[in-house]
Amino acid sequence: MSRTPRLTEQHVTPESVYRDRRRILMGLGLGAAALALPARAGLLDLLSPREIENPGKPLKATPASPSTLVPTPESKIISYNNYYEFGTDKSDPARNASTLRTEPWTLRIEGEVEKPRTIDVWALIHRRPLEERIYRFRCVEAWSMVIPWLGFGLGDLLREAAPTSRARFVAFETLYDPQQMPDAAASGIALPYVEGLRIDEAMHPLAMLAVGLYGKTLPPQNGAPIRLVVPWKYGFKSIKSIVSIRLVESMPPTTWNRLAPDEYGFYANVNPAVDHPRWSQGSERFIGAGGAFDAKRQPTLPFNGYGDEVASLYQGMDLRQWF
Ligand SMILES: Nc1nc2c(c(=O)[nH]1)N[C@H]1C(S)=C(S)[C@@H](COP(=O)(O)O)O[C@H]1N2
Ligand SMILES: [Mo]
Repeated sequence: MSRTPRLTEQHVTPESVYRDRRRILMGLGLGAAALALPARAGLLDLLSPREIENPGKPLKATPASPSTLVPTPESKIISYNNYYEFGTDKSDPARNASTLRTEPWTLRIEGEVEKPRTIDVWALIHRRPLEERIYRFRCVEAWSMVIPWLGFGLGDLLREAAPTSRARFVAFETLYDPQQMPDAAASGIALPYVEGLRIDEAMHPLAMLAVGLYGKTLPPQNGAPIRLVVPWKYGFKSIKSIVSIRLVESMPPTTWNRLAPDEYGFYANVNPAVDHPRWSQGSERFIGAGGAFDAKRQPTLPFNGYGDEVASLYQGMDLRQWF
């Protein structure tokens, strides 16, 4: 189904949740009376078990250091997704993204670098030491998860390409192939999906390229075979299924900013003090083990809890202006 793009990212309670509930309840013959009942997390979770598994291959990685963060169950991370190339409902990517051909996969590192590279991503995944990193993940739609990613520092890979002194920003691009993404045109966003970071953000040790989660390769709906993860920024910065990383002189266009510049900034740092034009960013719905419709809200932290590490990147910047 197609909603206007202006509405999609702002639906704090996505329409798909309502429609899934309706389908489930109707299917059980509970009908209109049941629909009038308030959502009860436990009951609805029972009616809608989403025990899907990641069929990916196991990956070896240095385990994360002990963390107080409790990861979201794997079945939720891989069934509740935003990947508009495969549909705009949260449940669409898990259903549709299996048409993505992730092998072989080539990633170009190009632009303002002394050593441009064309990388065989599977060779990279199997040869490069991987680390597990347990990060908070916060979507601008005001839901959040905790995800145990596998991957490596983005900056480490960029440095190997030897950026020139003119490289001030990094532009990322997702694959766009209408044959593998038959519903993509209906998403209403201009494709390929593009994102960007300032060079110092890209070089920050927390910024990573993820190639797996929960010990296995990424499923296609989460951006296989390689995607960006920038934990202090809203989720739309974390571009999936990357085919090009280009170092550039000036700020590159980014998908959601191009669509609605007054709603989505280039920086998109998680900031509870700066509301989205129609939605508060002060709190979030944490998707944990509590149920698919868990309504437990928690306060949103500045820089998504990574302020000690990254706030200095923005010293002297007015974060209301540069939202
Ligand atoms: N190519 C591409 N990358 C994308 C998106 C998308 O639609 N297409 N959605 C973004 C948004 S809005 C979010 S919240 C995250 C979701 O990542 P997840 O599905 O792995 O949780 O991916 C981001 N990366
Ligand atoms: Mo998002």
